[in-house]
Amino acid sequence: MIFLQTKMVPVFTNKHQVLNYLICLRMQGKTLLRLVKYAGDRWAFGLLPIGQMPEGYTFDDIHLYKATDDIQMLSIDTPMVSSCGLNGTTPIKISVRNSVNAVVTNIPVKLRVDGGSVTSETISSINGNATIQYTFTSTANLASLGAHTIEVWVDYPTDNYRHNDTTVIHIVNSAIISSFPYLENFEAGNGSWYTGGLKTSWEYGTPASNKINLAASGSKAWKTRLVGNYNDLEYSYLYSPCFDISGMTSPTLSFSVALDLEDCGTSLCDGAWVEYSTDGVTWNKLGAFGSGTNWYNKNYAGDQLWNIQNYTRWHVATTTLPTGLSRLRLRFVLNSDPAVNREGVAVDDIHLYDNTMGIYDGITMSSPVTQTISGGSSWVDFTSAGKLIASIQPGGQNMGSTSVQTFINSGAVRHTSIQYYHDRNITVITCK
Ligand SMILES: [Ca+2]
Ligand SMILES: [Ca+2]
Ligand SMILES: [Ca+2]
Repeated sequence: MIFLQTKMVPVFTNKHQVLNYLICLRMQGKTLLRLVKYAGDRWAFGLLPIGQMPEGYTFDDIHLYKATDDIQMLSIDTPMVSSCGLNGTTPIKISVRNSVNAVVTNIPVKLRVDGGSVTSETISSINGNATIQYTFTSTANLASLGAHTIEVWVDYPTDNYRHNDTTVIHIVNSAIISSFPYLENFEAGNGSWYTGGLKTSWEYGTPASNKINLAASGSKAWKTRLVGNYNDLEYSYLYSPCFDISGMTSPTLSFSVALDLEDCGTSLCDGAWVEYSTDGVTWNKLGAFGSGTNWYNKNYAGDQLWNIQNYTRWHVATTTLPTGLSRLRLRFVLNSDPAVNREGVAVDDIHLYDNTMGIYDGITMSSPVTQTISGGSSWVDFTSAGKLIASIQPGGQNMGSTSVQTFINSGAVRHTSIQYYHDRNITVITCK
């Protein structure tokens, strides 16, 4: 652990002569704030996190002293940690602070991307006790998809406090998917989905827990710990790539999900939900209690989410997406309390599509819908009264005259000793 005392800032003084100070800490490249309270001969430490707290912390070797010409590299403001569509000439914007009273001039700033060569530039001046944003004239090559590391630092010669000179961020550059429908079954790989957050247990592979022990399709999916349970005090994310859905009129998200989250009844214990973002910074909850299909089952005073135990048979959840978004990113969120963990959340078969027609929800069709599919790789829609029955992607095959028909079971649930059968059945008959 590195402890950095950069500056003491009186926050308030009350009638009880209790003084509060902010001490700035940096740990693992993140900025944290500890509120330090001094009352007579006692010091107290509280937590005031900015961003995500690393696990555990220790106080040691606390120094209080006067800094000379102290310049601070406060942050890398862009690109965002969760980025998409970055190219080979991405600007790097930083915030730099001069924490002494006098103007400081000719401040060297350095940039290194993915451990490569160091770029050095100069900020002409920063006023006393002022923070400025600076964009490097040089740009960064972040075009390759996946993880990148960006390091920036100030290097002012007479700065006698160097522990606050450097900031490092680890970002992920994701593709922007603009070909739809998007159907990711995770069989060929993790789909460039990735995990983050606190104490994350999300893993890609074959679920092999007691109850959730299969994927919805094939053998691969994402689950909160493939073998076993999620963590206590977990606040984790499973991030999607980015999607340009600006051309859709009725963008819709469907996926297969299995759920097993501690349910404490009237009080919320563990929950899961979906969020979306247009910039990788601000995240909004997707969908709402009472909307969509198999969407959130609980509403805790406005906190709408999934909170259900043993709902581990795979089922399809569907909700509408906002329209007009060219940089949509989704993330599944799992949040757990301090005790009792279960198998959690598994997701598979992520599907984004333009639900322009609506899905056929009528009775059994008296006759099939027939059309000829001669090949190609475009999706061919089969509709009845304007509603979508099925779409077929022929994958280059000449399927000839193809008939599609829906049969609806309105009787009792049908099952054998090992399998249930859907009430909606669709037959596809081809002549080739
Ligand atoms: Ca410094
Ligand atoms: Ca799968
Ligand atoms: Ca719990």
